[in-house]
Amino acid sequence: MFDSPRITMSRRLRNTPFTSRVLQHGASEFTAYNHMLLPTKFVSLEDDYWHLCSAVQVWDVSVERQVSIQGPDATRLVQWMTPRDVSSVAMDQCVYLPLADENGRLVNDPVGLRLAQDHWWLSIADSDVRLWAKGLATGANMDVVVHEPDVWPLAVQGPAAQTLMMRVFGKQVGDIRFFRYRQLEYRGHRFIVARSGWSKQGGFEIYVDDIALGQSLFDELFEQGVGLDVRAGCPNLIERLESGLLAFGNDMDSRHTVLESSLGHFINLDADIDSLSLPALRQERATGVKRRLVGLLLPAPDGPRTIANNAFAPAGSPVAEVVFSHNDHSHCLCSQAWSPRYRQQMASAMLEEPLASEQVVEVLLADGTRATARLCELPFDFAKLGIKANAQKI
Ligand code: THG
Repeated sequence: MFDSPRITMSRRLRNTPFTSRVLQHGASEFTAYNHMLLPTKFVSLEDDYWHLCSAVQVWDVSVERQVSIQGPDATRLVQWMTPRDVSSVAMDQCVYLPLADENGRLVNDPVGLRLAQDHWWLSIADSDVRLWAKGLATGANMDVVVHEPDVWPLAVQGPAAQTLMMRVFGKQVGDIRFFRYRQLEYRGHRFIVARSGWSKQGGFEIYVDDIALGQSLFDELFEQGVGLDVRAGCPNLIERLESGLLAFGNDMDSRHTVLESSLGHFINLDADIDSLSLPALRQERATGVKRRLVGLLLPAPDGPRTIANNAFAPAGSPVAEVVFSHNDHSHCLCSQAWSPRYRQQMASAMLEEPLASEQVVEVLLADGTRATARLCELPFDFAKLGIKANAQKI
């Protein structure tokens, strides 16, 4: 084993208003995301997982940077960037927006917030959407201002999220529907609060736009959380894979089209909209999707059975040779984690057809042995696959 690299801070890798607080609360690992720090671990992946599924966590997701697009051409530009029809998105609505280029390949997959008729925020995953949006706007002579505002989202996630949020923001929190937002007052300041977040345990995202108030809000969430076992936390790999939430850059990236990334169900290819990627995506539908992001499951009752990945195999390792039985480097293993609830090794993989449509595939494990894994559509439907859950931490 080798140590993980230690990360050097600089002005290129930004702190957030909450970094010192999450460190005090026990953040033990971070990653870089949108040139900013994102906690990835507190106690352990599994301990963090069980806690997220049973209590409530406060997440510093400042890395969900906002790309503000404002002006007479704002909606035109947003529509140009995404193949999803945005014409009927309401003024209090959030919407998941795959962004794609002229080849139908993904640029990012933000949550869009429509703040006004002519004002959008794209709450982005890890890629430089601001530059792409500015380039498109400049090239097409659009009347918009594109910038990254000073906004640092906090997420409150878990089954007790609503109880905690009501204690801090009042009863109106309960009226917010899924993927809708309201402006709620905290110490005289109105924050945008949405029912959203990168887990399926229920929860909210607060778009903090005032550092001092945001920091007191962070502290207050813990003060008001007495009896709720509130902890600081972060997006959890196990939970998000079980829930089928995709991570741009991990499960799919700018090499993959919207259809290859299994995001086709979010868009209507026949919509009468002006969108950069639609012609290419229609063409791809006509000629057939060549590879697909699918799920992979391996029974693992005794703990993780790590599937070997061919990417960056250590020198001399046999791993580079075979990952999947078809011995084809175009098949790529994307994310994997062990599910303590289902006692399965879960993975996402970008597989070429016809392999992607097979039922089983042979994989090489990190310990050198081979195993047969099931292939399925994402998100995993454990019940349909006949896989029973352990409700309890054991
Ligand atoms: N919230 C906000 N910004 C974000 C994320 C977030 N930016 C980065 C990243 N997450 C963007 N990616 C996603 C991916 C999935 C979802 C949200 C953002 C998501 N998907 C639901 C699903 O797939 O079931 C709901 C989608 C829908 O119904 O439209 O929530 O989490 N602010």
